[in-house]
Amino acid sequence: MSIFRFIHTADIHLGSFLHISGMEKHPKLKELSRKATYQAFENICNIAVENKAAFILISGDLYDREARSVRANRFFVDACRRLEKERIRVFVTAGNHDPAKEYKELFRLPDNVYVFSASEPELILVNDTGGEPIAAVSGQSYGERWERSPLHAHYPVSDADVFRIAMLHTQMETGRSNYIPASSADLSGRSGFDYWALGHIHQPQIIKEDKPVIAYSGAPQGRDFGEQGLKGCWLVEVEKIGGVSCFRANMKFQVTSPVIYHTFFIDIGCPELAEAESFDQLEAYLIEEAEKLEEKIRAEHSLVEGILVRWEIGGRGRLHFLFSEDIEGSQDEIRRLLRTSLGHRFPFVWTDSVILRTKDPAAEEVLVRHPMLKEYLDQIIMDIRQGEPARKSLISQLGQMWTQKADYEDMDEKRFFLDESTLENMLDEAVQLILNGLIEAGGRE
Ligand SMILES: [Mn+2]
Repeated sequence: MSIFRFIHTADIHLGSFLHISGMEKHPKLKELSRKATYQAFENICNIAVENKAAFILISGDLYDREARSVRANRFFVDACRRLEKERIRVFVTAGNHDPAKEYKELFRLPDNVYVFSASEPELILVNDTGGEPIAAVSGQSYGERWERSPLHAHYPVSDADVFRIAMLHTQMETGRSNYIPASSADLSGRSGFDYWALGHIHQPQIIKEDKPVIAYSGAPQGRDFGEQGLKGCWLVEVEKIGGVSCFRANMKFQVTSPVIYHTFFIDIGCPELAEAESFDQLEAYLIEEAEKLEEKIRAEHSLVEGILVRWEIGGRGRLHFLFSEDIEGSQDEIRRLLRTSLGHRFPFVWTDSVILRTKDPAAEEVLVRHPMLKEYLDQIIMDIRQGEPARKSLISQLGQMWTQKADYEDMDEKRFFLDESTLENMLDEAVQLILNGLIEAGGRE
């Protein structure tokens, strides 16, 4: 028997803008960059109203520190007033981007909104419209930008026979974490809870499916290429399936993001491109790929207004010789072509960037002809890929600009994190440079 529904969201970062390259000259893109986080929150509210949700949980980072604004405050209050009329409650915990110390609403919040205290854990009992208790929500806000203590360890648990929810803004790291140290075992070990509504990680994820559910909703709108794909919130339907404290949570992911980020990986060696040798042929193929995605999104997700696209073009093939003389110029030209031909559709497909990583097909032949060289290169690559000492020495020689560890939200933009894909790309390019050098030196055979 279904008892009620609720929505789990987090990391709305209301008021922050999207990064869209080239938007300066395009009012439509500029507007979308400014309105996307607002639109995503409005979509959440619409989903709550349509599904007669009892409440919405916002597990931290409702606002964005840098983008804190009167407009964002006003927007939130107005949206909550509308929810109040529909008898939908809103529970908010402050996260690291909107800690209680800096959290100040400029307008009076309507009575259906509850913001959890930062000074102590609290428990709120929720009744249905008939006055019967249906759920208990426990939570605590971040007081400061960092929260290093396991707040959840002290969350009160309701003793009523209701669905028990805990809200937590955490990176789910054990040991020393700036964002509430916790593990899935810690959370499961806190008996009594049915659902852990997590925030902080922007990718939706179900860590544990049942008894208790542990889930991240992810951000309702991605803000850069690190946050790709469809973004949304969880619509959770709670069922009573037996005696005391026996509930089931049926979770449905609802897409809310008006904009999605998408990377296409294109291989110039694929059958459709293997014989191609002009920009026109490449362009026609890329447009076809973009159209396929556009059609799929339009058919399945009517809320999506735009798709921001990055093209990573790699592989070996004849097209390589078209680009190799002037890689940057080629990237710019392909981007320009695609922006012109794809920018006017709905949902529109906007090319953010084109990255060319194609390879000379002859390079592979050099390796075939010189097995010793191949073995030697493979060995070096293997050492770097797998060997801690090789990596350490790389970092000690070149590491001024590398951070050792990616702190999820507080990345230093002047540094870059040496992650697996960056390292793979670097190794790949290094091998190509060596092979190209050999080809140049030896002449083409
Ligand atoms: Mn956060």
